[in-house]
Amino acid sequence: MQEKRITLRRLAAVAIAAGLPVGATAPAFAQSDPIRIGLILPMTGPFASTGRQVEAAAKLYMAQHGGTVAGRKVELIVKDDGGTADVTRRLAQELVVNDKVAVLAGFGLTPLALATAPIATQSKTPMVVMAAATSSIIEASPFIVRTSFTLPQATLGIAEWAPKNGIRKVVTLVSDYGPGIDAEKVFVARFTRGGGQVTDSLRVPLRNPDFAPFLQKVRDEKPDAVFVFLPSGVGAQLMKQFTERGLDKAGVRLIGTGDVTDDDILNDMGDAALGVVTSHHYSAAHGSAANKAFVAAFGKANNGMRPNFMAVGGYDGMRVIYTALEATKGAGGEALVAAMKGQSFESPRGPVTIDAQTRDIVQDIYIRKVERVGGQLYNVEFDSLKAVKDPGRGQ
Ligand code: VNL
Repeated sequence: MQEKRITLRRLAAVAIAAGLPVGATAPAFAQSDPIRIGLILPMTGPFASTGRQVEAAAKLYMAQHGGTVAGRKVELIVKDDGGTADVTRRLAQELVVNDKVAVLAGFGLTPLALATAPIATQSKTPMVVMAAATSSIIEASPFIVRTSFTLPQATLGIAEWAPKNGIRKVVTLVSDYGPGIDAEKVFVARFTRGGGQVTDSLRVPLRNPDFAPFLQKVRDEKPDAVFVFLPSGVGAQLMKQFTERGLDKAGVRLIGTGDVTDDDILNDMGDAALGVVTSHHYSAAHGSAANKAFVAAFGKANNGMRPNFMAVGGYDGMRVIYTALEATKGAGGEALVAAMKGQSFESPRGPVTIDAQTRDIVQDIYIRKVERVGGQLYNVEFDSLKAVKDPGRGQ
C-alpha cells in the first residue's frame, strides 16, 4: 500500500510537470504488467541513421536475450523525435505519464538528452543515454546512465597520437554545439601539451553545414592536418568536399574522432577515406570473438547492415537495463539506477564499466586507420588506451 501511494504521488507530480490533468494518471502497475522501455530516437530527419542503428541493436539484444525479465514481459516502445528537442521532451512526458515506462532510453543528440533530463529527475525515471556524447550530459540528472561515449574520451587518443607521428600544425573543424566544443577543447589542450600547434579553430553549423568555405580556409592555411568532429552520418559529405577542394593533393591530412569515418557510411566514402586516422571506442573491425558474433548477428537481422558505434551504444544500453531489472526484480526508480552503477562486462567494443560514482562509461579508446579489408573499407585498430574515463570535466 505504501509503495502504491508513493507511485501515485510520483505520477501526479509528473502529470503536473507535464501540464496534464492529475486525473489522467492510471493506477500503479501490477506484477503482471509488462515492463516498458521508452526508446526515443531520431528515426527521420538528418540524423535518422543514428535512430536506425540504435533501434536495430536494441531489438537484436531483445531477440537474443528473450522478451521477459524477472518473470515479466519487456515491451519496447520506439518513438521518433525527428531530432527536435521539443518533440523529445513531449514524447518523454507521454511515455512516463501514459505508458508508465520504467526506463527512458535512446537520445541521438546532446540537445535531445538535455531536454529530457528534468523529466527523468522529476519522475525518478532512469534515463539511459545510448548515443549523445557531450561530457556534461551526465550531470544533468542523477537518473542518467550513459552507454555511448564522451567526446573528450574519444578525442584523447588522436590528440596524443598526432604530435608523435609528424603532425605539428593543425586546424580544428567541429560542429558548433556541445560535442564539437568538447572535442575542440580537449584536442587543443592535449595536442598542444604534446608539442603541437593549433593555428585555427573553425566551427560549422550543426544543421545543413556547407563545408566549402571552411575547407577553403584550411587549404589556404596549409596545416599538416585538419582535426574534425562531425556527428554520425555527416562524414561522407565532408570527405567528398575534402577531395573536391584538393586538400589531399595539397598535403593536408584528415584526422578526427571516429564519428567522421562512421562504419554506417564508411564503405561508401571510397578511396578518399583510405589512410584517415581517427580515435574511437568502437570499430566494426574490432577483432574479438564477441564483436565478430555481434557484427554477424546484426547483419543477419538487418539485410547485411554493418553496425556502427551508435548500434553498440544501444546494444550495451539494453544489456545494462536487462541486468539491472533482473537485480531489482523489475523495480524501477532509484533502485534501478543503483543496479546499473558499477556494471562491468565485455561489450562488442571491448571491456566496459559503468562508473559507480559518475554513472558514465569507462572504456578502451582505439587508434584506427582506414584500410581496405576483403574489398571493404574498415577502421582497422592498431593501438589503444585502456579503461579511459571521461576526462571532460576539469579539462
Ligand atoms: C552527438 C555526439 C551526436 C556524437 C552524434 O551523432 C555523434 C551528440 C548523431 O552528442 O549530439 O556522432
